[in-house]
Amino acid sequence: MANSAPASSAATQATSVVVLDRGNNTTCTINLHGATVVSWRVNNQEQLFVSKLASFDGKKAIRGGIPFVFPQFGPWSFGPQHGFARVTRWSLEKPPERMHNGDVEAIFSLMDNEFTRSMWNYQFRITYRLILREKELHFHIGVYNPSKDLSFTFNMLLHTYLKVPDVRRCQITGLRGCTFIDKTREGAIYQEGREIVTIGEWTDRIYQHTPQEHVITNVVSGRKMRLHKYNFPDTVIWNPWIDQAREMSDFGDDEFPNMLCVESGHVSSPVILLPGTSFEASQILQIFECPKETEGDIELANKNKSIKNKQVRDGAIWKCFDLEIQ
Ligand code: TA6
Repeated sequence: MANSAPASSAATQATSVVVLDRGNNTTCTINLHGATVVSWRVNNQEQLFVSKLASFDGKKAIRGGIPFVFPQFGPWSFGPQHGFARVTRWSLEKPPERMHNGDVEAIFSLMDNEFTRSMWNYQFRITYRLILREKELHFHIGVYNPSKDLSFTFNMLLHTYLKVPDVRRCQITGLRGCTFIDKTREGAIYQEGREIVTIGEWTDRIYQHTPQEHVITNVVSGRKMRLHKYNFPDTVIWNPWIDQAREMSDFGDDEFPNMLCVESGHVSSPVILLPGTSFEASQILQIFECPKETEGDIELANKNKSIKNKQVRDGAIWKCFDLEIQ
């Protein structure tokens, strides 16, 4: 059972990056290794988190950006956690092309090959169309089953790592009333009672049958991010916090405050794809300005500023945080 793709040469790695450039310092960069979106800059501001310890060896999944999870979400007895798509080299089906309205689109594809069939013996074809707009990034996915007689089932998820100034200031809407599988509590199932979900500890939840839209506040430079999804019934929320961060070799111990994963997925139940049929799903990430900061925001910002100063002064990030969280 092959757990990671055959290593790619340095030359191949060099040609692994595709850039969509809309001008005005608005770009989207995709690494063909996993068709992982590794950067989305809007007016020169990076919207996605990529760990400073992320591996770009063309074998391991890239720790950050938007890894593409398929055909399995989570641990897998036939192959690597979260499937093979994020550790396989994709093809550039259609190079970046500027559209008449100034948007830029490119299409990536993945088909079954010896490596994928060694774990999952099905024919398949995925097309992944990305469109870079002024303040939006669109994802259109098609999964096709070319077989004449074999159906297959799969999970799929866009493992989006949002870059945030301070995850404890982020608020997520659209989860109230949804049941969730809590992976920090042995997979126990609960119902979300909060209108606004905040993160103040290790969080790893699969929210089921969530609405099509979430708004995440206090992303880069205090803006809001709207996530709109279609045919992705689930939303996974993840932050490793202190202890889990230390367990990951490709993630800095001090990086957890600056990332928040909000992941559109079809994971709590599999998609069943009959022979000769296809499945479509899409996601739109859109950033938009916040109205003028409220008094409350300013007060909290000042409080955090004093914590930051203390951090610098003590140079002991963990002690600071522990103090704060209690
Ligand atoms: O999507 C959340 C999650 O499934 C967490 O359980 C955590 O394991 C995270 O993905 C990262 O997984 P990875 O295989 O990339 O280390």
